[in-house]
Amino acid sequence: RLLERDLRQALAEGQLEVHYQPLVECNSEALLGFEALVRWRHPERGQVPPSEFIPVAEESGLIIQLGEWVMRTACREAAKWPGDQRIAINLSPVQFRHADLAHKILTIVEQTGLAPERLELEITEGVLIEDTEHTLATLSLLKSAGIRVSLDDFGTGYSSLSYLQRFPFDKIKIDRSFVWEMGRNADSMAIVRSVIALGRSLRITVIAEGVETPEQLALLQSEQCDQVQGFLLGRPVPARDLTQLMTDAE
Ligand code: G
Ligand code: G
Ligand code: MN
Ligand code: NA
Repeated sequence: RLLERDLRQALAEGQLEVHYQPLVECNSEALLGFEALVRWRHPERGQVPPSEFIPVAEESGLIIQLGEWVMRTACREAAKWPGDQRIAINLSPVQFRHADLAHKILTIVEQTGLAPERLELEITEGVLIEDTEHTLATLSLLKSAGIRVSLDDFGTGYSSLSYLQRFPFDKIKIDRSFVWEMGRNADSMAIVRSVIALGRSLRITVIAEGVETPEQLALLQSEQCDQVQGFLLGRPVPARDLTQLMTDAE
């Protein structure tokens, strides 16, 4: 497969880059941290979106190397930041199939000198469906080291509420499809409101993704959502633009 061969080369030749998107406190709009998002600038095709190459990486097994590279790059970067901002990193279900995921992450955290409390791992339901015993053991190990775990894309897929009971999540990320519809669709608004209430009663932080307009932000503030993320608060930017963002936030 063309893309697989290219992706292998991209990893070897340093064509991948990590961009960082702000995570912001909803009411104060204070900067809390960043989500790491991988980007690929292909020498001939230009920017290839992650929605195209992450599935290829997962099918080919390259996600193991790619995931480790993102983890190391983002932890190293975050360890240099002047404050104690969080760094959120996405994990693929395929990474969980490998027995030594927790050990690898703990090693990278130790080697980069990042305080484990600053690391948030974003996982999707796919991880929870596959092998719950192994997943639970992995997450417990990471959590006992102080690392935090978020449930990404919440509300899409099966979203079994039993996951919230069985797995030790620190944060729920409301999928951007609900935020997008919020102002125009009463059902989406009701869902967002319910997830915020659910998070509050379970003492799990709730972040709304995909906030693009001041109206959406105002609605989320009036519902007392904990955190927000989206183009309104900041687009994903390369590491070299972060210093400015963090200086502006002071
Ligand atoms: O901007 P955005 O197009 O980056 O991301 C599209 C999808 O790719 C999202 O679902 C996001 O979670 C995923 N993604 C982005 N970076 C990474 C990464 O480093 N690892 C994994 N597994 N997924 C990522
Ligand atoms: O699945 P995950 O939540 O990790 O995906 C993050 C994806 O969402 C990235 O592709 C990122 O670029 C994208 N994203 C972040 N903020 C916004 C936004 O405000 N609007 C839209 N449409 N996409 C966003
Ligand atoms: Mn994510
Ligand atoms: Na998401």
